[in-house]
Amino acid sequence: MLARRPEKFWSRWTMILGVVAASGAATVSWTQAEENVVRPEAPGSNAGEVWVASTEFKFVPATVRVIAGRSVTLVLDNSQAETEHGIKMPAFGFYLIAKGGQVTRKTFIFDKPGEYEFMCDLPGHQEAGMKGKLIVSGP
Ligand SMILES: [Cu+2]
Repeated sequence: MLARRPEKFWSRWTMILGVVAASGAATVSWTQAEENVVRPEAPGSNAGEVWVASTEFKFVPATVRVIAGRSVTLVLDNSQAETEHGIKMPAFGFYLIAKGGQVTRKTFIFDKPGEYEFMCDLPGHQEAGMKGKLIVSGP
């Protein structure tokens, strides 16, 4: 009789642990699903994304900071704009464009530390104020 008790003890614990593990896994997948829904509505919530809003005729923020050699997703939020706007970074050959009311994004690695200009290259937009500064800091 006594020899059987440890077996029962362990099989019960194995069952409890199994249930806890299963509910834990469900919690994790729920959290991930929730994050995926929330992320686009919350600018800056993901450390890997940098949001720049474009309007007629400026970028907010006008100064963008990234870390050299690290993958970053630049998001051009043109949702409040009437017309098409773009972000051009000649030093990196980077270009991203969004129609009025659209949000577009591009993942990129800026590999050279320094300060660079960016601008909207649509006719007259840069002159009207659509320009900014990209600061790439060392890794
Ligand atoms: Cu523009």
